[in-house]
Amino acid sequence: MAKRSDRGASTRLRAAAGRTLRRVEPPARVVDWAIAACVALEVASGLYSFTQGRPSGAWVFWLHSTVGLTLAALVGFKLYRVRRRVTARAAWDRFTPVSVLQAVVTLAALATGVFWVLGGNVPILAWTTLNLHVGLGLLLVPLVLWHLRGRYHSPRALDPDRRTALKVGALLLAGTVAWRATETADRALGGATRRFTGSKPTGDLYDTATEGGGFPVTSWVADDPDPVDRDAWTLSVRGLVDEELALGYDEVGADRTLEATLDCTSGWYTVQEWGGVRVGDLLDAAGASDDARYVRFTSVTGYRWSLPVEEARDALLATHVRGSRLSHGHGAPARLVAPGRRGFQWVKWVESVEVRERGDPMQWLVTLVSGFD
Ligand SMILES: Nc1nc2c(c(=O)[nH]1)N[C@H]1C(S)=C(S)[C@@H](COP(=O)(O)O)O[C@H]1N2
Ligand SMILES: [Mo]
Repeated sequence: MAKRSDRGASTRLRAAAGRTLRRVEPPARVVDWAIAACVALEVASGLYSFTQGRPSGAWVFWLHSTVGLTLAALVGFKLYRVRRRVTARAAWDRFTPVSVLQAVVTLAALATGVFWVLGGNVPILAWTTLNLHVGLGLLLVPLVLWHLRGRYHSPRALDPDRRTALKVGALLLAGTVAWRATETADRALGGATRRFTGSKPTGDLYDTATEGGGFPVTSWVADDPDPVDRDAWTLSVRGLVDEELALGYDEVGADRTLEATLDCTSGWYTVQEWGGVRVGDLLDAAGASDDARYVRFTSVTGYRWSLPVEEARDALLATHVRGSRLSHGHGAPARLVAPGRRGFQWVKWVESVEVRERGDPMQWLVTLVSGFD
């Protein structure tokens, strides 16, 4: 007797859940296209966020979190809808394995993102969980494209009505609320030290006591030169200048200090006091032309980055950190300290400062491949 009424209750519960689902779930095609749009937006905002190091860019991180959580709900609807097509082997076609892989990668990308925001990190070799999150997100691009190849439905058939628009709007709102909730939960879990970029203090991620200088040495991909001999090194200041300079280490000077935050896209940051020469002083010494628009900093390895000239003037070419000479790993003899820029733009082992009229789009490629022979 008791058993039967239990079963009745669970059936009623399931029916109620089904009704609720139908009330909030947008039509299937809309869910599918919303997933594609969210993934595209996540990849774009995720990549764009790598260029943001100032609070004025915080919006892109909020957008990324909100859309990510909305995507989680959409993927939930989708997986619930197609569950039978996956569990019944007979329903499989040649696109199904990739679809399953896509679902796994999507869930893993979402899970690592949320896990990171809630203070988690399980390093795998040199990779933080944030690196893993980025890798999974990028892996989604070919998977989604392949999926669209096999399961494409014209978006013209969407024909969204008011009800559908409301449902999608409600999902976005739910994503925003969920994002605020993760922020609050993170603070409650003691993670309030996370920057708006998602980066955490180095001490939370690394055993900094074992690292020289108190923060990790990281190079982007394969950039790993031999130590640069301070006595043989010269800094070249050239390009649109009255007089090219070739400065020895002792001529570069270290009359300035600057407190600045090094914030790596791997998800850590450190605030340090850097010592060196103001780039503006170098440009004045060489006599930078009025046509100058950009200043390009190039490493002995070829790795390089350019800054608009006004910003470059206030940057530091650092020879010291916390009163000591830079170690090799941190870019000795001199490295760029560009406040408000992300770590990968802080060129290490700088050997030339070039005043230029143009920016340098190739720098994006160069930073990725630098160090590969
Ligand atoms: N030449 C060169 N400069 C570089 C890199 C590199 O790979 N090569 N890595 C960048 C990255 S990704 C970061 S986060 C910072 C790390 O500086 P650190 O090793 O002193 O912590 O240096 C930047 N400067
Ligand atoms: Mo970095």
